[in-house]
Amino acid sequence: LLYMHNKYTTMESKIIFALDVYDYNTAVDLARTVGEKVFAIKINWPVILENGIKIVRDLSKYANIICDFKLADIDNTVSMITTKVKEYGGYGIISHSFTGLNSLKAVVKSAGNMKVFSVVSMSQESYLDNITEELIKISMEAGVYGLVAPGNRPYYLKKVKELSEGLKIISPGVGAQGGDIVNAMLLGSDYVIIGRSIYNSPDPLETLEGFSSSINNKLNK
Ligand code: FNU
Repeated sequence: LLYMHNKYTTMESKIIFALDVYDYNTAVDLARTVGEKVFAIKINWPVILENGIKIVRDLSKYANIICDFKLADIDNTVSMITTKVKEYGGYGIISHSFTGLNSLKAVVKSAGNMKVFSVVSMSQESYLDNITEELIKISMEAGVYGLVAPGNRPYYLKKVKELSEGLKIISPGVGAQGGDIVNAMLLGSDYVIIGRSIYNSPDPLETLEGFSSSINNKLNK
């Protein structure tokens, strides 16, 4: 039973690892090391600019890959980008929502089975703070799977949780940006996104397991 429980919690990891490195071998090594222990690996422009979109397929061997491209363009362009991510085996894609319903719907349509997450509030102050409610409405109407909301700004995380009826919330801002993992989960994050605190640590796997057990200890009691 204990074994099954542990296995279950591993499969049900609440952590998305933000793999923001340039070097191919470093990226693959980190993915291989932590891949089985995370819900997904999120990649961003640093890894793509150095290695190209093909790395999505390579990293997919180790985990679900979410492409954090923060799409913000006209419908045709965001469709083209989303289609490419799907072609290379992406699990999910992150889009902005301030570009409006038309663009976000285009992302959702092109994504097919891929999960679309839209940014409605950032982990640092931004103009989005003035329009977060509207962005949640646009996102829900477009049919996204989940929202990006900050794990280090409780006021905005709570607001997004309250207004977003059933959408998954993924939250950056934990660790290097000051947010606490347990607080974020208690306020409504379904998954927390953690980058630097893990990949800059001398032992990324141990650090990751530390984050996981702090969730399990505080939340499963
Ligand atoms: P770490 N990220 C963020 N804030 O930090 N996608 C946002 O509001 C947002 C994001 C990303 O700080 C950021 O680009 F919408 O090293 C990075 O990839 O733990 C990750 O989340 C945070 O990384």
